[in-house]
Amino acid sequence: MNAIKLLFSGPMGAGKTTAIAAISEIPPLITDALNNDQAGYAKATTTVAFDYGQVTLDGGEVLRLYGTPGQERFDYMWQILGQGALGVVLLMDNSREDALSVFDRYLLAFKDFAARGALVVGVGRTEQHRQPNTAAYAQRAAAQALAIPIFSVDVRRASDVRLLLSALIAQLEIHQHNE
Ligand SMILES: Nc1nc2c(ncn2[C@@H]2O[C@H](COP(=O)(O)OP(=O)(O)O)[C@@H](O)[C@H]2O)c(=O)[nH]1
Ligand SMILES: [Mg+2]
Repeated sequence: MNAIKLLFSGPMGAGKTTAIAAISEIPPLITDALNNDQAGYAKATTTVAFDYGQVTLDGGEVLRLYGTPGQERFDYMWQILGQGALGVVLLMDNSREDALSVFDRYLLAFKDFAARGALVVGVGRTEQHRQPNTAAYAQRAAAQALAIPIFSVDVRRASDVRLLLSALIAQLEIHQHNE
């Protein structure tokens, strides 16, 4: 049976832990610790190492889902966790003032994945924060010569997380056929 490694990335609070917990068939391994990074930040805990969950596709393939830590000081972990990963689900928090510049930075970090059709974007908290819309995100991607699928999602809903995974897998298959 094939095991496929996928990465959930994005800034702190974007919903990586929530997304993996929403769809994992095994109790997700969550390595949250007390959050000392931002005084007054609403979240009491944050991911210092990584999250892990698992999903089996109809064909029997096992998806291994890893969540990257959100803080910038753990950037090196992105590189380590990214090794051997087939694709990336990038989660964005639309309630942040700097949502688009955060997006720019993450896209740059995962440019290789994005360029080979191995990255999809889920923008969260759009029910309260409609702007920037998905077209605005697409424009920032285009500025880096990237065309990637971008969805407005609420990762508390398992169906939204599955939508992101389906889009990612569809993209990966299209690119395989084109090679
Ligand atoms: N209102 C709202 N809350 C969301 C949405 N997506 C995620 N959340 C919440 O935002 C928080 C995200 O935390 P977490 O999953 O720990 O983020 P992480 O740091 O990326 O792992 C959780 O409390 C979620 O319930 C959304 O679309 N709307
Ligand atoms: Mg987390």
